[in-house]
Amino acid sequence: MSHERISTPKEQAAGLPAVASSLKHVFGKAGVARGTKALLELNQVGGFDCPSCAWPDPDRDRSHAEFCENGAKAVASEAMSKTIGREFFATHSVAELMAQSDAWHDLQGRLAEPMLLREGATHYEPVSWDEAFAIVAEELRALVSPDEAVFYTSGRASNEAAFLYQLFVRAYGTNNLPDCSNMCHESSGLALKEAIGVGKGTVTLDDFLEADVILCVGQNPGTNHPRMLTTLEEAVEKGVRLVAVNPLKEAGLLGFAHPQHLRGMLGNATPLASTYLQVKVNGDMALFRGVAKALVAADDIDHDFIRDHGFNYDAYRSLLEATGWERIEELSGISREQIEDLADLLGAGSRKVITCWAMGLTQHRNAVATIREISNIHILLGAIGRPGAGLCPVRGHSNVQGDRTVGIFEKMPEAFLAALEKQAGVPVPRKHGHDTVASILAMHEGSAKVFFALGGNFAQATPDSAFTAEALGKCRLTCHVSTKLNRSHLVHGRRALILPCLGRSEEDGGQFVTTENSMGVVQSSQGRLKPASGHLLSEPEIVARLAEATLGDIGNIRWRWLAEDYDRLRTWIEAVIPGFDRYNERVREPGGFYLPNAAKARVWNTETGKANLSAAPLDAYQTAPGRFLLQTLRSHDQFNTTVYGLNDRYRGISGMRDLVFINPQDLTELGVQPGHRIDVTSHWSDGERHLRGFRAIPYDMPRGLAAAYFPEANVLVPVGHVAEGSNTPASKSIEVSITPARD
Ligand SMILES: Nc1nc2c(c(=O)[nH]1)N[C@H]1C(S)=C(S)[C@@H](COP(=O)(O)OP(=O)(O)OC[C@H]3O[C@@H](n4cnc5c(=O)[nH]c(N)nc54)[C@H](O)[C@@H]3O)O[C@H]1N2
Ligand SMILES: Nc1nc2c(c(=O)[nH]1)N[C@H]1C(S)=C(S)[C@@H](COP(=O)(O)OP(=O)(O)OC[C@H]3O[C@@H](n4cnc5c(=O)[nH]c(N)nc54)[C@H](O)[C@@H]3O)O[C@H]1N2
Ligand SMILES: [Mo]
Repeated sequence: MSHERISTPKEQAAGLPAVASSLKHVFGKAGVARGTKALLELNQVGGFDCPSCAWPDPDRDRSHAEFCENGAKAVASEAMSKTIGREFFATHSVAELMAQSDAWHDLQGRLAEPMLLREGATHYEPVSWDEAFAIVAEELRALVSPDEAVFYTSGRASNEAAFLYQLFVRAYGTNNLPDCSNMCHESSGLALKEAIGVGKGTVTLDDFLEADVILCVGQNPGTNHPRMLTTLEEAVEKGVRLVAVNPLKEAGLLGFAHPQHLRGMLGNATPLASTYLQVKVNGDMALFRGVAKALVAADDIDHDFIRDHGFNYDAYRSLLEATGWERIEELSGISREQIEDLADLLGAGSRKVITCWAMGLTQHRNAVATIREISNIHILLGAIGRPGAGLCPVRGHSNVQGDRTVGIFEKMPEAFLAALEKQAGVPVPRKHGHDTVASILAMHEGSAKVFFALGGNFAQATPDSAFTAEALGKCRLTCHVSTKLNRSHLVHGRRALILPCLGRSEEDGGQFVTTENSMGVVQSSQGRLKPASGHLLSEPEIVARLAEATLGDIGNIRWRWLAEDYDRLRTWIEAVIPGFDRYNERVREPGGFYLPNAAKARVWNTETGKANLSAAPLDAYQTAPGRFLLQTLRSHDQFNTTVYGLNDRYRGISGMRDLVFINPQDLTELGVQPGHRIDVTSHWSDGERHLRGFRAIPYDMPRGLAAAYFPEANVLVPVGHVAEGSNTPASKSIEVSITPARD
């Protein structure tokens, strides 16, 4: 582990240190031969899809190294040659493992065989696959109602695994299909569906090179979508203006040294953002309302588009006129002059604008309204459905978008459910299921009793860690299909199971799976590494065998037959979901195929049949005087709850994660020296939550704000504090007070 150190934050991302860091992780964990093989297959046509983020690969001209430092770290973590099986679990009790850090868990190696924690036991013990499936089936069949079970999905599951899984869950009789998306881009999906009729983005990579302006809002691509920097660099070199909207100065938005180009390796960075607006946390709705106000005042809008496609313009215009600049400036923290400059930039010329965003917008109480405000701007500019313009929610997990497309959602629309029912020949429930937050509450109150997860780390990723642990602890059974050890295996129900599966990079009997990236491209992904252990099963096989044990073959469904050949699963997907015509054929073409996107063609599948402007009351989270608004974010050395190391290189942090970033003047006023310890208390209607003894780190950000790492800071997120409409935990606006640490 590296030494603890705080240094000046970087002003550019990547470069040679990124190359060095990738190689260290890959060769250190996977070994040179396995590591090299994995990297050469990564994101190549015919290779496997990077298990890290959902940023698309170029449609053409892929370089031999179409990966980034953090993709390499994700592969290194998955491709580890070290394994953990019965000896490991016999040596370490659950309590001992619980006391270890997330980083330590990741270093132990790949899960090697199915493990069972019996009621009252202190240690996991080996169990056969058949016995494991029999236990889950027995628990599921013992429930009074199928709605007493919850089936979570993390966004790494392939289309094939996810489709089969939701088929099983619905055939079993419930729509309780919460997923990581509930905590991620749910607010984007809902806002876009209401505004433009499709809950996905409307641009492709080519649009980035044709745009006039790209806005990057509430997103830290240098760390979380590093391959996006290649696209941004290319765009900026072509003259596209990049505008960053982020309370924190993030290195990846300032400059980029391409780690696979000589110039970049030598440290010659391309400056990226030409404008950097350090908005207040949760001030974006006000900022974009101001931009809209200025655009309308200057008449820099697309009247033809608004007339032909827009709905609700008059109401929105009246609202803009009625909103005072003072309030806009106060809530956003950005001056009228800067806002008018941005409006000039967007409204001038051909109005080819792309707006990208991620968690900085989706995890707030008014997230849906904020994203609607951004789509308002695009409707005013006519910047949807033409080259170089559009909306771009940048997805997180590599197949989170695909999982949703194939049915992982607690409230899939009727058309999907009816088609599924017809294909399967079994009744499918219509009652909406629990999302993530509702699942936690249901487990806590005892109305949900079995928790099953296809991937992910529910105990660590969810809000209110102590409350969620209690909720999981009340279950009769908690069961996880996983590749790596994580805390959710240790925060367990009366009985617990770990079912180890193949990773993306590994051989699966010569078969390939498919995924959908952030831009709606469906592609094949085929692992070629030897599986980490001979006892691993693929996710589709696990789901099929579990379904067979629980339900037996029913209706038209022959579980094992379906899962034996993924072409069969794809034929079913094609039969149920529009847009997958000739799926098996088209996905075998290099680069795959684009799913249709009606909004891109200016067809609005909304209730009004138009692109809807929203006219929501303007607000921003206001804390009580003296308190701070704390956001939880990712360091450079983690993938969500998987912690690869203790550095956050671009922010100048080495060797630590127990810290809170804060404005230097605020720190002085608190009477705390940089690096000294503080206690953080979050305040919510149901009481207080505490994080004690973290270090205060001065950082370039507006006053009144704080930032700490997810998942350590999840103890502070109240389970009831969610985005209106999407029910996403508001983990970027937590009201806290900060005091010097009590010893
Ligand atoms: N290496 C790596 N890659 C990842 C992940 C990972 O953990 N590691 N996670 C994946 C997943 S699942 C996701 S969803 C994405 C997440 O990608 P990001 O959304 O980039 O992730 P966060 O670290 O949560 O970053 C939030 C950013 O939003 C800013 N922000 C916070 N609040 C506000 C606000 O109110 N307004 C504005 N304008 N900005 C704000 C923060 O300062 C920060 O820069 O990344 C994906 N890719
Ligand atoms: N406070 C706070 N909380 C947050 C966020 C935040 O910004 N702040 N972000 C939220 C977001 S955006 C998201 S997406 C969620 C993430 O929530 P999750 O998706 O639940 O969490 P991950 O950390 O991505 O899950 C990692 C685990 O997945 C398993 N895994 C990895 N690869 C595979 C595979 O191929 N198959 C299977 N079966 N298992 C695999 C490994 O065992 C690993 O331990 O967290 C959310 N929580
Ligand atoms: Mo995410």
